[in-house]
Formats: sequence, C-alpha cells, structure tokens
Amino acid sequence: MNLIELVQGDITEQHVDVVVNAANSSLLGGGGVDGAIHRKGGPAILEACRKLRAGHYGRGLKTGQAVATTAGKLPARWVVHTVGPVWSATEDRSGLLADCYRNSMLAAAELGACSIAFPAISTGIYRWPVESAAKIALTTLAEEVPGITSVRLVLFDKKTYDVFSENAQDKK
Ligand code: AR6
Repeated sequence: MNLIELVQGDITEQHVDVVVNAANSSLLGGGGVDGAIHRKGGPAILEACRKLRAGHYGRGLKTGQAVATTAGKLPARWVVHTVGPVWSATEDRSGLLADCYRNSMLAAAELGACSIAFPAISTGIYRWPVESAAKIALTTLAEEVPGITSVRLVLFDKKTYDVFSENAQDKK
C-alpha cells in the first residue's frame, strides 16, 4: 500500500516528477488547477496539448483517461492531464473518478516517473462533494503501481485539506 502524503498548497509549486491536471476533454485549458498549470507552465504545455488534439486525441480526452505532456516551466518534469467526472446526484460516477487517479498513476509510471502529485480532482468547477472525493482518492491511490514510490495530494484550501486529513485518519 502506498503511503499518501497530504499537503495544503499549490500544485504548480510541487517538486515532483509528475503533477496531475484536472483538465477538461478539450485539453485546451480552463479555470481552476487547469488555468494555474497553463499560466505557470507557459505556452509549451498548450502547444503539446494542441499536438495531442491534432493526433490521437482528435475527439478530446475521455472522462477518466489520462495523457502526459511536458510540464513547461513548472518544477515538475511532466503534467499528466486527466478529465474528472462532473458530479451527478442521480448517476454514480465514482468509478470514473477512481479511473482518473488510477490511469494518471499508470501514465506516470509509463514515463518512468517515481513521484506524483494530485489535486482534488472534480471538487471545484465539477462540484463533486469533498468527503466523497476524498474517500475515492485515498482508496484508489493506495493501490500499488510499480515504479511509483511517492504519492502526494495537494489540497488548495484548508477546508478541503481538513476533510482529506480526517478521511486519511479513518483509514488508519
Ligand atoms: N493547486 C492545487 N489545487 C488547486 C489549485 C492549485 N493551484 N487551484 C485550484 N485547486 P478545479 P475540477 C483546487 O475546478 O472540479 C477547469 O476549468 C480547487 O480548489 O480546478 O476537476 C477544467 O478545465 C479544487 O479543490 O477542477 C475543467 O473544465 C480542486 O483543485 C474543470 O475546471 C479541483 O478544482 C475541472 O473541474
């Protein structure tokens, strides 16, 4: 089982091999973490995303999938972009949220990365309730992926950090 580190902070400042972006299927940027990553990482990331769209990802990236690009000027080496599900009160999309975490770790391992940092995918603009998202993230990130030795969750605000911390305690 992976040891999962929780920190309150900004994912764009993380010195890890891979930072994960909570993107949308266009891969062409947006608000929240996505906006911050593109702003701080510079145009190289968008250029790489445009190339993906011109190639294999002509129809965009599907919810739950993950794909890597350069991290541009960020301290990380790569960005793995994943598309979280939009919260639905009528449909259980938990499997897709778990897929985001799992497929991002697999994409990172394929690059040869050892360390990876995640934001709380889907809990912002996509409105997933934080407690539910925390449970899914913590359970999925505990799954071993060969080569990945360091897993960090970077929670932007104190409230989200506290909810993740309480749920991490419950798992001990
Ligand atoms: N570092 C870490 N976490 C952050 C940062 C940051 N710099 N900025 C925001 N967060 P969101 P989503 C937190 O909305 O819900 C974009 O437009 C934020 O407080 O970024 O998956 C995409 O293009 C929240 O806890 O992602 C998509 O259209 C968490 O990151 C859509 O938003 C996720 O919030 C994706 O929505």
